[in-house]
Amino acid sequence: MQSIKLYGYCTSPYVRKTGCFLYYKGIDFTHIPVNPIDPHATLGDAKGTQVPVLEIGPEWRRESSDHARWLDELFPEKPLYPLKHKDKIDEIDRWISDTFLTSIFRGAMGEGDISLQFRFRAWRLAALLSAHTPLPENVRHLWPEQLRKAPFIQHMAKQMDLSESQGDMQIRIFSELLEHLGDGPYMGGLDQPTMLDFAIFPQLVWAYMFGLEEHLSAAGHPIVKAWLRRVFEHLPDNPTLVADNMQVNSLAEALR
Ligand SMILES: N[C@@H](CCC(=O)N[C@@H](CS)C(=O)NCC(=O)O)C(=O)O
Repeated sequence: MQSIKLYGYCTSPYVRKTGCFLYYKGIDFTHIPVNPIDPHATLGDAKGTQVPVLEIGPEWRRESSDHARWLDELFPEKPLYPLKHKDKIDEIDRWISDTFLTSIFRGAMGEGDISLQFRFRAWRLAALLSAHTPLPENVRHLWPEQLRKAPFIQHMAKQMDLSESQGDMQIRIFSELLEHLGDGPYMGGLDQPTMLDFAIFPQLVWAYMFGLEEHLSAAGHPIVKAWLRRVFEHLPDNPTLVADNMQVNSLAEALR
């Protein structure tokens, strides 16, 4: 058996997504946390700085959606990208990559004063990162500012319509999510879980599990709650890659 390593920050939605692909397939892997203030120290010089990086034996690849297809090539059981649903998956995957996942960074975008809400969130993110790769106190203190300056977030901001308020954007994206879920049971109205479900699921639950959100807000909608329950059946109790000892809320209880 080749060694399988997933490099990345536990706070990255893309890393959580690839992590869930691996968990769903039941593949034994090692999560290698990357230090965000010195990514090369872990990734070396060849791999660049973008995570997730999935390494299987001697080969490594970036791009979380490509990881699903690569894993299917090597481990065909429990396909993440079943070819009979290719068109539907490609369509929704584009929405997930271009809209849903980028919207997670909306709070870190913009100019002017940093809101207290975003500051608390960023400090908690720094604490979660520090559980794996301890960050110096001054770095943690300035994490809200650091996130705002991160080039990949600034790049995303350029593709986004920042004239839409964050609240309006969240409402719009939630209703698009419901449309994509359709009649279920899985994303796209599909009869089996795919990469789409595992790209979205960890993003909806992790903030609650790790103390960034007081309530599991997504579960407030009965259709989404039923879908969360269905997807959770295919994953371990903590499918997020964040250190277990940082968990403050039980997902199983919230989904009861
Ligand atoms: N399209 C990529 C996006 C990955 C991405 O944006 N990763 C961020 C972390 S959330 C990153 O590594 N940023 C630092 C960098 O690009 O140097 C994927 O799906 O894997």
